[in-house]
Amino acid sequence: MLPHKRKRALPTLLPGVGILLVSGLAQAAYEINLNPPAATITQEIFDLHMLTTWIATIIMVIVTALIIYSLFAFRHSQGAVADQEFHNNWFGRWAWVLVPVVVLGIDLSIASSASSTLSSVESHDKADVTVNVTGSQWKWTYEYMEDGVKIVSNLKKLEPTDPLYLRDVDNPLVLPTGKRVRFLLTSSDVLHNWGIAEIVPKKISIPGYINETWTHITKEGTYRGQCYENCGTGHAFMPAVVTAISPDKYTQWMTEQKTQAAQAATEASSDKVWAKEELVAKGQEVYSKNCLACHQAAGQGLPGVFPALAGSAIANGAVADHIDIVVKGKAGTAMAAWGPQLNDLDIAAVITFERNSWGNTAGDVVQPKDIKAAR
Ligand code: HEC
Ligand SMILES: [Cu+2]
Repeated sequence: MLPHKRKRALPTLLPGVGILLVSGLAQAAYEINLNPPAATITQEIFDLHMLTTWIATIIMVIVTALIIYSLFAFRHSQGAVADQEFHNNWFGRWAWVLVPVVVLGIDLSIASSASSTLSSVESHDKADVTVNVTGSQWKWTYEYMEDGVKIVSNLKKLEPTDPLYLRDVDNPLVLPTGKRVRFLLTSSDVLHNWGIAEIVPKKISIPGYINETWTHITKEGTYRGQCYENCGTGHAFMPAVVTAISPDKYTQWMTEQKTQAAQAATEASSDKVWAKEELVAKGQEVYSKNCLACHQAAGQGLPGVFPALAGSAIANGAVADHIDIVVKGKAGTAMAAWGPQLNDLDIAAVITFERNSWGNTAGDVVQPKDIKAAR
């Protein structure tokens, strides 16, 4: 009965296996390995991964082959009898020593590669560029410590059908190739985790604590990662994107950033009184960048999670309360203090925008000096 059944099982299984193979091959971008590394440190990590993968594969092949061979060669139906004298010859006596020695030798060679890679990851050598990376619910803020330039990197809104859906940002972090870059990681609220497989080993970002990691990028390009710590309902909405460019292009880019930042700072700190239309237009930009992710495009919020600003008591009530919650945030909720993150002009503009949009009829205008006074 049994041999008969076994003969039948194989032909029935074959078409299934065939379909699996074909559908696997049909996937054009079928990749089984990690993305190719584009930095010295990730190359080291990649090499370690290949070394251990090869050792594991070879061991698996040898062990599987031995098992299959033994199952056939020493099967009971052929009259195989367990060897009672194995320990009484040379091999039987020494195998218990030789096998552990070989295993230990393999282990130690993996361990020495692993510890040298780990010490490279943790090395604190002098860097050419230092970037302070701050995670917040749900965006990344990058500050170039030497140049005083700051980039706020928010999720770019794309359609779910877009290949870059949830993987692209409005402002990527721009870095030079061929330079050593140090990252100082921290958080303004909960635990986040920053890294990009091709170029930077990931590290946890902890409020009130600074972690360090680094890279030395070897190839220009755009590299994508994300937050690797489950940090709340918007965890999927904080991708990390790095654009690596040549040192020359980087210097030029940095000069432009500094000029722009200087202009924005002069504008924000001037005592200029702005027209309502100007503030509303500017406020809309600030809103899309910083507030839309939670309070939504039409100020409708997400019921039960983020309050609607359209028709809200605060956005239609006393202006002082509105300024207060935006500048100082609300402790224990996802509403962050925007005072330290935005300048007076941006905050005045976004509040004016909120009070005059989506059917809100407060109608008043908030000027940068009102924000300065409320800080
Ligand atoms: C990460 C999500 C998030 C972001 C981003 C965010 N908020 Fe909020 N906001 C909240 C939450 C949550 C509350 C409710 C806090 C509470 O429980 O009172 C809130 C409350 C408010 C309120 C009070 C609404 C009311 O009627 O109670 C205002 C006004 C407001 N936010 C403005 C802003 C502005 C302006 C920005 C952008 C600069 C912004 N928020 C960005 C989450 C967010
Ligand atoms: Cu996060």
